Amino acid sequence: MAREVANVWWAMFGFAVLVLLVVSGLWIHAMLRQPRETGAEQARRINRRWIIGGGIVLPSASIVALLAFGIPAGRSMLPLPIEGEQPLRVEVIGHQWWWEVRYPESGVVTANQFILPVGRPVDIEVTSADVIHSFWVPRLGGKLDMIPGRRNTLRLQAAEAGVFRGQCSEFCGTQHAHMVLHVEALKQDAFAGWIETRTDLSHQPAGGVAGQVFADRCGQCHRVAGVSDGNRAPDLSDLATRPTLGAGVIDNDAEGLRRWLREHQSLKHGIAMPSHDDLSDETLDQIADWLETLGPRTKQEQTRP
Ligand SMILES: [Cu+2]
Repeated sequence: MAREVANVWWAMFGFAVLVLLVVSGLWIHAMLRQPRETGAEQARRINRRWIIGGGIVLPSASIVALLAFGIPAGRSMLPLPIEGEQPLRVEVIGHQWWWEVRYPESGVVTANQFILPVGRPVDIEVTSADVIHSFWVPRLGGKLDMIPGRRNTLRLQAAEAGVFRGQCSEFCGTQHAHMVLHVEALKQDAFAGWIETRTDLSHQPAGGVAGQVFADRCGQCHRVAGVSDGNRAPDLSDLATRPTLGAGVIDNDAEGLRRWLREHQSLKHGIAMPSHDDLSDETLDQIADWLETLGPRTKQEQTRP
């Protein structure tokens, strides 16, 4: 779909260059040529020729040519019925300032990362939990507004495996720029594995004070499969496998995670997660240690009865 959008762009660009050259040529010609006397009748004829040619024929032809390119490109992004393998359905919900991603067929939920299979169309139902956002993965297709109370559907299909960047493209508040979506297209079997290891996940709560603090505070907003049920903040059930924290603000590694837990309000000012200044370093480190274990099940765990 992105390729077709690019084709339309190049066609428009080529046509605009052509128009520029023709107009410039006419302009230079008009500057250089010797003025000629024309009679009243002849002047009227010339005027009529310009109005019909330049005012009716040329714009009509240009618009028809543009539509011939534009309509098929627009259609390819519509979720029209197709034959054969049906599109994968994914729900993406915009929040200030992060992405909730749901796979309703398997019940898998993740955040700030959108994994899709290569070569299969994906119907992305977008909506918003607060203000208007816009879903855009430029390498894969056009953008679509995410509007509270409405569901819009965008069809995308990745032609090859790879990592792409998605970005909110409708200004949604101070941290709009920090609303990056990690998009990854996996080969079909790798994608099936990705889904499988996240289906019916269940974690153990953290021990000691960390577990208590998580249950009393973090778990009120964050869900962790088997541990807490919060639904206002990103689901953390597969947190350990996400490339970044805070929707692209900082790398999700040992250092990044510990910094995020302490400095999230300065790294991404205004986010809903309250400051952790009243928690001891020891408690925060224990929580970080536990968060690092929140990943998909290993193959071993899956085969366990
Ligand atoms: Cu935004």
